[in-house]
Amino acid sequence: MNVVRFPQLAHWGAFTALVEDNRVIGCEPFARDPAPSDMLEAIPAMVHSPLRIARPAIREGWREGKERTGHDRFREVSWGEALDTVAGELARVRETFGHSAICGGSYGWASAGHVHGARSLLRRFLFLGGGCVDQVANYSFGAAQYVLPRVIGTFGPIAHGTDWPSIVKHTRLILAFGGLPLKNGQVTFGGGGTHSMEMWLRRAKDAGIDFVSISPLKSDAPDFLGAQWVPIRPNTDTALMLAMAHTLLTEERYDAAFISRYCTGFEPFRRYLLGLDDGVAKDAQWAAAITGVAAQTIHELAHRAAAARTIISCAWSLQRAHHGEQPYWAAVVLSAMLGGIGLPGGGFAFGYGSTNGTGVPRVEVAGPEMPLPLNPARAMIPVARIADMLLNPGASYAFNGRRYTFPDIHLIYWAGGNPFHHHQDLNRLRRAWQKPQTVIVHDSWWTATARHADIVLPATTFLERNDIGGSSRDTFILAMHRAIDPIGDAKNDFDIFRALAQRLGYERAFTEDRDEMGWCQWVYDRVRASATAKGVTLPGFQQFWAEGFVELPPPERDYVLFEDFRRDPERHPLKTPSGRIEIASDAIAEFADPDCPPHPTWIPPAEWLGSTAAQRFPLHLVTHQPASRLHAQMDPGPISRRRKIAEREPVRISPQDASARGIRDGDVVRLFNARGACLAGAVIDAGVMPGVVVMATGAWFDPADAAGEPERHGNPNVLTLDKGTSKLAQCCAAQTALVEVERRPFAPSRRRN
Ligand SMILES: Nc1nc2c(c(=O)[nH]1)N[C@H]1C(S)=C(S)[C@@H](COP(=O)(O)OP(=O)(O)OC[C@H]3O[C@@H](n4cnc5c(=O)[nH]c(N)nc54)[C@H](O)[C@@H]3O)O[C@H]1N2
Ligand SMILES: Nc1nc2c(c(=O)[nH]1)N[C@H]1C(S)=C(S)[C@@H](COP(=O)(O)OP(=O)(O)OC[C@H]3O[C@@H](n4cnc5c(=O)[nH]c(N)nc54)[C@H](O)[C@@H]3O)O[C@H]1N2
Ligand SMILES: [Mo]
Repeated sequence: MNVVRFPQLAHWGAFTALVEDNRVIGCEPFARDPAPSDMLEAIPAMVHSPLRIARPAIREGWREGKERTGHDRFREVSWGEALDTVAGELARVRETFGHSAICGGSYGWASAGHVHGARSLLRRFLFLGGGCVDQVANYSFGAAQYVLPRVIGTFGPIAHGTDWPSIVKHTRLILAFGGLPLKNGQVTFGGGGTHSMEMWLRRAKDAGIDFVSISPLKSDAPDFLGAQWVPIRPNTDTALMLAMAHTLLTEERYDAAFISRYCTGFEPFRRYLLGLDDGVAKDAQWAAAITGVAAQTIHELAHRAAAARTIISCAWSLQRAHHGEQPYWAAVVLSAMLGGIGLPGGGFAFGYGSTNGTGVPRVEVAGPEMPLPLNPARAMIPVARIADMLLNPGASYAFNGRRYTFPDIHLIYWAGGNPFHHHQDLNRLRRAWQKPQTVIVHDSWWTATARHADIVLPATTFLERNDIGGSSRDTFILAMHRAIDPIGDAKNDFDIFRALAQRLGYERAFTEDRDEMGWCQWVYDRVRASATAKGVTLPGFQQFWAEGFVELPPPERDYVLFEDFRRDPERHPLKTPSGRIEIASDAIAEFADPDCPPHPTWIPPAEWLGSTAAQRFPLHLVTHQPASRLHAQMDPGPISRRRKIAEREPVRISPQDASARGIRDGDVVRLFNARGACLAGAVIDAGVMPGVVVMATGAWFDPADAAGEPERHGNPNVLTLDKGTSKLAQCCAAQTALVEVERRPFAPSRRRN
């Protein structure tokens, strides 16, 4: 048999699909990629997995209003019946309850291609049909997205901070809160041609930069960095930063000239640091008791940062916690006191270890994107308030300085996301999920979300269609060639929505008379026009498609965040009310939210190692991103399964905490708190701070049949807290959860997915 080769792309890298007899038999990494992800190996098994949804299916008991258990039986139906049913439900719900009765935010990463971006297509389809309740912001950096604009006028630095070359040349010290874990560098949203996080970190190390990793987990800094590890209690970074600021202030080691020229609001912050109003000085001694970091270490960190060009780097994880706005605000203020903002290799940095591509030099050319019409229903929720919305229709809530009312949802439509992976407190979500009459899901696999739906439509994978991919953080635009025929009766999301729009009378508005290749060309031409405007010539579509990729040339000079502002703050003010960095914010003061005071403040989170709840549940659960998959995608694939222990997700625990509980390496354990329980496989790791347990997200949710029994597979979101970060951002607080762990003498076997 002949092996045929097709250029392809996933969020975890570009590759050539090797195809024999309509089967993907291998994935050869893109030749230009210096560090391909081993996740590529999981693709063939996943594409041809028995877990693929073969045909449209309708849940038994749906019409009768029976509870969604996640274990229900489904009846396969024809595409004609499925599409008629979906179109009928949409029309019925719109007519009876209005557009705001449909929740179509559909948060999730879907696949890398932009033409077939399932979430965008669903929103496009629903918006053109009258609108729906959308979801704004994201689980990734949602708190930052709302606090940073108040402080520095933009959340742009999340995606685009000072370039690595500037850092390599000028920085002397990187204080990395949450570390710089290489595992996260496998992923670029939209897919990239190169994985360069490791290369840049090695260059930084070779240039003599010192690294300090401030994190509960030692492995958050790769060994080659030789980083000093400063273990810190989860969710207490703000206290450490405040104490560093206190040291700088009281020892007069801070850049007073920078503060007076470029910032406002220092005085109330100064009073707070000194404890002039509350009687509590935020000094190193104070922070040591909160963070578990010795006062001496805190002084040293402040001294070292003041003595050399320093970057205060924060992982996105820091703000995925109750009061997650605070560490980011504190990091900006600490950087301001150090005076490095706007200088080459100085200031703050977000997410350099959170995703591949952050800090990669790239010309400012638009990334590939599909157009999204406006949502005529003008209804939305902050993304992570999904269960709150379903449980409290009509209730009022505050968000970003305004009041809103939760809509009354009768239909949920999800494509390209997995809320039974991504949301917190899944037992609560399961209760909330009973609210709508109808749940419609498109996916390629029988995920937990598909199993909790009423109408399930099988979507093709990216290997079964033509597309165009790439990221605004990567220098390649990549062609994705259809490599195999659709598996089973799967259809492209685009074609499903086209068929529905046709039934509902707006097919042309949806397609704009373009087919798949027409849209690929449209998306490419937009990138090309944007490049032309920046003086970069790209080849025409036919040449790009035939060659499989184009590469953007490197930018002429290093990008330094806020360089213009630093040079001339009057001509280049920030987009804040004062035009300066707002150490204190009047706007935030007006919101009068005790969970987000008007300047960076230490506020104990709902659960942490210093709270009374820690007496019952004495371990802080950190649920970070998985090294062996993308979220829940490919969890049943070979790479992810190889890392499981007795088919459960690993939980890492310190030797002290393990021996105190009689837990041995490889034991099946039960993690629990008042919200739920799950099983996991213990890994004893001296690189975990005592008092902390670490579990990756993304094990497929395998709920027990009986109430009170643990989830069987190790999905940590049965334990996490479903609470907004504050009334400002209302974002996800996944990193705020206390648990207890016990040895499980007898563990029920895993259900085969
Ligand atoms: N406890 C805890 N929870 C977390 C986090 C955490 O740190 N801790 N992190 C959060 C973060 S940052 C994120 S971004 C979320 C991620 O949450 P999600 O993005 O929801 O997770 P994925 O598993 O990527 O889900 C994408 C789904 O889309 C499907 N899919 C892929 N391609 C296609 C397609 O072409 N068509 C259709 N119809 N479907 C497709 C996949 O099969 C998969 O089921 O999780 C959040 N949840
Ligand atoms: N391989 C892989 N890479 C990914 C993803 C994936 O699914 N798989 N997902 C991508 C996505 S969607 C996102 S949003 C990014 C997320 O990027 P991040 O949010 O930066 O990633 P995490 O792995 O959740 O967290 C990084 C580290 O922060 C530490 N940490 C957690 N809480 C705290 C705290 O309170 N204080 C301190 N100091 N440290 C803490 C943890 O030890 C953790 O290992 O990752 C992306 N990269
Ligand atoms: Mo994310």
